[in-house]
Amino acid sequence: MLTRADEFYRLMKTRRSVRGFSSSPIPPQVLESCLMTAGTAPSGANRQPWHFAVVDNPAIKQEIRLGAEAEEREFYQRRAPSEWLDALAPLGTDEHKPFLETAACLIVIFGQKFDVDNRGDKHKNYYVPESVGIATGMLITALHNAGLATLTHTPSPMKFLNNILQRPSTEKPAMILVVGYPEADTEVPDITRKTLDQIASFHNGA
Ligand code: IYR
Repeated sequence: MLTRADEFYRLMKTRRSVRGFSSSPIPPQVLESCLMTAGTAPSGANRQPWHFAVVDNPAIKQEIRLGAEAEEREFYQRRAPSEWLDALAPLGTDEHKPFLETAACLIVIFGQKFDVDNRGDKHKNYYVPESVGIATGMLITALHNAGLATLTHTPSPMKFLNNILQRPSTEKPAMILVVGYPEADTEVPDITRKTLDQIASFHNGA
């Protein structure tokens, strides 16, 4: 058990969010397998309230880039309070999102507030953001395990994604997961992770 747990940690601690992607294509079956892993996530009342829109079409990726950059321009130039901009400064992000076009694949993840049955009746889903968040984490983990890099990207607001991808209004975009291979010379910010003591407390018996 300990060997498996430690080996998995050693694998997962090499994961980094990447912002420079090469355009090398991803084997479709690898992607499908990782999506199946995401679909094993626990969810409120087992409603599995998620949809993954997988985009590799260059014209659609371009549309998503244009939509995202329009929102990001507003964010960086007007909407973001200075405290937020200060927090982002070490990451070196700005409103330019070329990776939305260069990366092999974008997975746009939607949460389904309702299930719609074949009579058109709506049934409320439960704990949708939590369920979708867990499934997204499992997807990122599966993709990393398969040797693929990811970036969680959240232009805000994201309603434009429903229009581009023709998803119903009962679905709310949760994030864009950019997926592919890192660009050869890409750099990542010099970050550290909190220690076990900082993230956990142990409430032992006896
Ligand atoms: N959505 C913006 C801003 C941004 C916000 C957070 I919180 C980040 O961790 C990173 C970026 C962008 O993608 O640039």
